[in-house]
Amino acid sequence: MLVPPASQDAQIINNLYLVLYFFSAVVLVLVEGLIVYSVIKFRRRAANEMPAQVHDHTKLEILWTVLPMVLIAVIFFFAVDTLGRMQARGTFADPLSHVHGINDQVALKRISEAKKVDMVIEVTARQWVWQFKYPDSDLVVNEQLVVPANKTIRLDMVTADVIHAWWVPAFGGMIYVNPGEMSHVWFNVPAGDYLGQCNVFCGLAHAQMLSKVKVLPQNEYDQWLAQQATAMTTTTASAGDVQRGQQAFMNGPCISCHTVEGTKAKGTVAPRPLTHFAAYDQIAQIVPNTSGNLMKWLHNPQDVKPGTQMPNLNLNPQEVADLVAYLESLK
Ligand code: HEC
Ligand SMILES: [Cu+2]
Repeated sequence: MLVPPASQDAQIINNLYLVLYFFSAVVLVLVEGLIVYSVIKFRRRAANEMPAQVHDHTKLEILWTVLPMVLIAVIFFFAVDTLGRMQARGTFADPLSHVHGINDQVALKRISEAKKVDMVIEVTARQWVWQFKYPDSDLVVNEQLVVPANKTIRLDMVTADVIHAWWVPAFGGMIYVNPGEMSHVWFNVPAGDYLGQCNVFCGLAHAQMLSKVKVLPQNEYDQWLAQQATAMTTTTASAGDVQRGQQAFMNGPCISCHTVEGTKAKGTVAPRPLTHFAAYDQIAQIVPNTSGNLMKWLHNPQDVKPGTQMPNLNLNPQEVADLVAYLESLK
């Protein structure tokens, strides 16, 4: 209702909402109307006036029991009808929408046969970023999912830590991603930028855990993919650039966890701000603050400090070089 529906699921759910809004409006007008009417009609006109006392008005009691029942039954009918229609197009053919056991091969096979998909993306939810792994490559993208328009895309979603929930209102319903299970969602939408939000409280930076989807026309998508692939295979990075590093920092997931005073980076997940990072003696209180160690840290924090809360963000070597240059400029 508030967000124009982009997928067919969202359209069907939207129609159901319209029905609910209609009934709600009727009930609102009826109840409020009766209240206003009674307040005026039966107001006290003299100090010692006593209203007629009514007990056990059978007809009225039957009326206000049966009327809501009928209303709920009608709404129930529409809800079941909506579910049925979503099921018919394969959105939830149980157990397809919610498989128990990540490596349940039988269930996975059923899923792939149940719905013809053009592309399957493996999604890992973690505190506090969505990571998207593309098919037939090692490409992993953080935060923003980029997909081609008008193609049926399926997300196979698992979580690396706590419960998260995938929710992009323009695509329809919200799906939980529970530890130890794999959740699925399908969509087929026109080009555009869609915004959603992790929809279950998942810790400190939950509010910053957005679900961003960029849907591109096929040719632009192909271009984007090729760019990502070359960025990935560039093993020899050119010298780090402070400007580019700053851009990567401010436009990447870093700002959801880190603060650099005087910028839009206001994350409070990391224990101390990066405002004067270059002046710190150690990185993450564990290794000396040198360029080499910083490079290792950004490449994979877990290698430097197993169990640290900073995830591996799969940065490419150029991004790492640029970020090192930027971070070392924070004196
Ligand atoms: C999901 C939250 C999160 C994201 C996203 C994140 N970090 Fe971190 N980062 C942390 C946490 C938590 C620590 C502290 C780790 C520790 O001490 O074990 C940390 C530590 C660091 C440190 C060492 C700081 C210090 O106080 O010694 C640097 C540098 C750093 N991160 C850079 C980055 C950069 C650059 C990005 C983006 C590419 C980024 N981080 C993304 C959570 C995050
Ligand atoms: Cu979350």
